[in-house]
Amino acid sequence: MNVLLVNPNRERMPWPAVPIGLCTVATALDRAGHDVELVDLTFARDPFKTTFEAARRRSPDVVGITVRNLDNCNFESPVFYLKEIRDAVVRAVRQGAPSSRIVIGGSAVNVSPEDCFRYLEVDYALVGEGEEALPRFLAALEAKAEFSSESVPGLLGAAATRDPGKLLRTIGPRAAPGEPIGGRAVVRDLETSARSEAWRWVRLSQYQANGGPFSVQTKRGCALKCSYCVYNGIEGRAYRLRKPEAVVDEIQQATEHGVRNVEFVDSTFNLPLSHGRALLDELARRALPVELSTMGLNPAGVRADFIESMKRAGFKSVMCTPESASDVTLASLNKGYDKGAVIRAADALRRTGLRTFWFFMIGAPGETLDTVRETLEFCEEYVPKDDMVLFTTGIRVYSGTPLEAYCKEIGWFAADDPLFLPSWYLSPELDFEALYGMLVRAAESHPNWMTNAETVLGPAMATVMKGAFRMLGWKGPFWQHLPKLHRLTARSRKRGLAEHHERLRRITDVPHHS
Ligand code: B12
Ligand code: SF4
Repeated sequence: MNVLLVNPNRERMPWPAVPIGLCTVATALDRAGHDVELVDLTFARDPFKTTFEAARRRSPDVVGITVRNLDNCNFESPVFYLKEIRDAVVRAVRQGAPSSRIVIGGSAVNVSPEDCFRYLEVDYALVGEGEEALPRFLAALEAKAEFSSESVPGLLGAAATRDPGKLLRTIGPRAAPGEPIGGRAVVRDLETSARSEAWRWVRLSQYQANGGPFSVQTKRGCALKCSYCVYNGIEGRAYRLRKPEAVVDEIQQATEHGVRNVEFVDSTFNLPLSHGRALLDELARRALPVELSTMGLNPAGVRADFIESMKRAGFKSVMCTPESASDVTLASLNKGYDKGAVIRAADALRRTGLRTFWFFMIGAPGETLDTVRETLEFCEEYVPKDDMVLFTTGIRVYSGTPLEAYCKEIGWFAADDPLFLPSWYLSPELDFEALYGMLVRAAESHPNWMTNAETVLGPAMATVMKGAFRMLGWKGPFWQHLPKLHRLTARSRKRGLAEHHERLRRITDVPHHS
């Protein structure tokens, strides 16, 4: 079949994300003998025009759109992305190729299936992992066969569809509104399933120029149960591990296409620890010419020997996500480790000198100014001056999480609120004025500490900043240069923070969308 795939994600902060999910689906469709083109709108000037022209030129049987982010998870400056996707992408396809069928997939669809499906006004949504399910969907379409949850797992359809066959309805007990009756599409064997081969589908050089590394998954799943997290809703609780040799083969192949920066995008990189260790050994043995980094370093079980192995394996930086350094808050978030583990991880990272971006999330149930202060004191004591720290305020509540259940139990959200639009929890024990005062003062006196309010940059500004870093010869992940930049621009940063503070002062309530 003639297939057009579209990546509408134009977010460039913290860096543009290579759409490896969509690329994986593209490789799988290509393997199955379909004629595939991928249109990447990340750097497109006019997303409507680019999509419209591709749809009209190609007149595809099926258009697959990946939907990654619902919103930017930013309490102070929320941006909801789906309106642009509907208006500039779905409508462009409808106008350019009116008879094409549109199917959506991706992490946002996996978080809020039915709402994405309805809001975007598409024909189908495929919930779960697409690399095996989408080829099955196309095979069923081609054969004009009836769809069932066996033939196409994870499929949601609407009465509006022009297809013959049984329509799948969004009913049954749900983890999220729109949970498909037969469950989500899951890939059982990650060894034989398709890989992204992203160099075939997108211009990796454009990502590289904007600080976007090549992304690789070493496994899927997370067994932990943090109260706010949707990752294990997306990837499942059971670990599906890839063989370390296969992961490193994939990286080696990427280097043959010019890739020099690789980021691991597992939900948690270092768990299970034995798999992490085996991967680090294989990376060290193969010594590929790449700089490695990872998000999702979980402080649980991080010891000096593990960090040493990361360094030997070629890691230049990591993103560590303790979320808090207060035992009260860690327990409330159900993180599964205590402050002692966060201190041990910090010690290990400091000793090895691996540059670290630390993430803390403020506002869990039970959080008070005292627990926030404890986290700031931890940063003062354990985080080196050249490491970055980001404090985000407010917790984005997602459907299907324990935090949703808690919020609905206490009446924070109405029982039928789908939490599709940016929806937040922030501990009522925190006084806004005092909290923001504390955070702004902390950021002012620490060039390496940032509040989320400072992170929202438009695409043009993000490109200018990263371009300037390149011109100055500053290499590696851009965040590593922020402490330097903030020191150089201390005065204007202070003014910027004062402006943020004025804006933050006006926030007096947590928006509820009930
Ligand atoms: C790694 C990661 C990051 C890294 C990205 C690094 C990089 N180099 O790519 C960093 C830390 C930079 C990051 C940033 C952000 N992230 Co992030 N990130 C993730 C994470 C952990 C993995 C994403 C990934 O690569 N998955 C691997 C690929 C293979 O999976 P996939 O894309 O889902 O694709 C599969 C299916 O979805 C499906 N599929 C995909 N496309 C299509 C299309 C069709 C047609 C079909 C049928 C199927 C299909 O098949 C694919 C293969 O199985 C997810 C959580 C998670 N576990 O999914 C969050 C996640 C995607 N991020 C999220 C968000 C919000 C963001 C940010 C906006 C803000 C933030 N606070 O972090 C920014 C935006 C960045 C950007 N430029 O878009 C949210 C998105 C949902 C939402 N809440 O809106 C998630 C789900 C986490 C969360 N907070 O809930 N992120
Ligand atoms: S460890 Fe990370 S991915 Fe796993 S449940 Fe907790 S926040 Fe989610």
